[in-house]
Amino acid sequence: MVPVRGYTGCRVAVLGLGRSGLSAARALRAGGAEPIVWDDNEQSRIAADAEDFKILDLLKDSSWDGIVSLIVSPGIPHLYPTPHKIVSKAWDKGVVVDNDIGLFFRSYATQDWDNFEVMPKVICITGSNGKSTTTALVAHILETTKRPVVVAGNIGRGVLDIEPAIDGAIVVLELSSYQIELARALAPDIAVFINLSPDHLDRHNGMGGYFAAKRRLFIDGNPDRAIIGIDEIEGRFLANQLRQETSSGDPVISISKNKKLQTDGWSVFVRKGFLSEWRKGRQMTSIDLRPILGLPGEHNHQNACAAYGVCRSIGMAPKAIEEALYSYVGLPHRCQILGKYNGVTFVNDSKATNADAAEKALLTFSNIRWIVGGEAKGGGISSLEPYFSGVKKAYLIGSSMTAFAEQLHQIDYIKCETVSNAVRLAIVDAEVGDVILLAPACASFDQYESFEARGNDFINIVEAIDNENSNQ
Ligand code: UMA
Ligand code: ADP
Repeated sequence: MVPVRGYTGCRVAVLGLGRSGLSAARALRAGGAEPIVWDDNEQSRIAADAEDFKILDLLKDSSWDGIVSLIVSPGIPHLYPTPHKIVSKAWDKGVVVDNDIGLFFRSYATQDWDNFEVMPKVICITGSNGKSTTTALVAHILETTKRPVVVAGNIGRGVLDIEPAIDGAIVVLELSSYQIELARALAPDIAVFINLSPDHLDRHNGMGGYFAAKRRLFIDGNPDRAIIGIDEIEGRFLANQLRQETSSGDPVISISKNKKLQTDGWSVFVRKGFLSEWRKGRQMTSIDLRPILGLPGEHNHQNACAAYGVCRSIGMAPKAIEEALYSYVGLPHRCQILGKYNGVTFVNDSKATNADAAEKALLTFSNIRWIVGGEAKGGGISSLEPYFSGVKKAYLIGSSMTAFAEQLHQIDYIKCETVSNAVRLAIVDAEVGDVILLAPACASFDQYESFEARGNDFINIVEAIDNENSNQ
């Protein structure tokens, strides 16, 4: 763990005792602070009590004696749609509000670094979609350099849970808009903005607030190198804001999944499946991404550009990056090809929790039998209409069934309620060459604990049916 610096002997309140909250409480204690913890859920308080943390109801004024800071978990609203009452209480009391990311950046670098031969580096990756894939891909490529690589953040591991830096360490952090918005300290060496599309709009009061949250990583974080996806206007705006007047001092690598970027600066883009790097008006490299099974589709080519840009910024040679790209196998639940049974391909894209991610799956495959639905996000699936031509039939699941049926217009559909019914009905309908695709365009919480649980359910159902068939 990374002990939190700067709070020795101080009381620090921690709100939310999930992965980030508990790790923050432990790291605060390890750094000599006295954490005062609270969670609205009793089970979480019981778990914290088992670790001997002092639990106080922070809604009571008497609990705030001597507290200098409030550390808030990312899933707890700190501004919109309405701030959690305890956050509002901290404002009233003049107590600063921060999060585990802020604590990490004030604590990670220590005087021990003076003795290192190679300075540790922190790489931060954000964007609406592709964060986990890009984070895992960067780590996969950098591991081939033999430098110690560690991954944390929104990908599932609290940032303060990692070990203190060793000589040459590289930390790859996936950061969400919630995490960036609240952090009091941000100091990435390299930062990536993959893309932007509507998500979490309730928490940011719309697109402007959502972009402003992500933009902090670059404007306040001031990285030495920024890798910016410029396929949307927000990325173009940001890249321009970070740009210097001379290309020699330019800290930006622009990336695009489908546009030629042959500028005087530094760019990485994909055209017709080939990744190109251009620097100062000259092409440096060209890599054929099409055979890489772990990176199907244009969206994954965008992730490959981002990861390539990061690894070039670290000083890796193009050839070494190319070799590592070829051995990447992909993360589960992201356009994960499970296999072909009786000529029908099954794809698990349970992580497609918004329309933009589902759009990418619809673009990547054809002859699709589309399992879609769940807890709908604003806008539903109406924006996906231009991509319906590849869909043979929709199999509707979850609480969005009725609403989505109305948004499908000309597409044939059937209401299935559950993933299990949907898979079975899709198999009955399927012909050789079809793809049965779970890409819900929705959160999973109406029927599952998480997108992982939904994806695992899909995998288990497909495997069970395959076993039934092979035993017949
Ligand atoms: N809680 C309260 N009061 C509330 C709401 C929640 O006390 O009003 C408590 C809950 O009872 C629970 C705790 O807060 O005990 C949960 O906090 P949390 O939701 O912030 O979850 P953590 O377990 O701390 O996980 C968080 C990230 N979760 C969210 O941002 C929602 C994890 O990202 C991240 O991996 C982890 O920190 C470590 O950094 C997950 C996620 O869903 C994967 N992220 C969103 C996404 O990717 O779309 C942003
Ligand atoms: P995140 O961590 O940002 O949610 P993931 O890599 O976990 O991103 O992928 C989430 C979903 O988005 C999956 O359905 C995946 O297929 C899709 N996806 C991955 N990369 C991109 C991208 N660059 N643009 C759009 N969708 C993407």
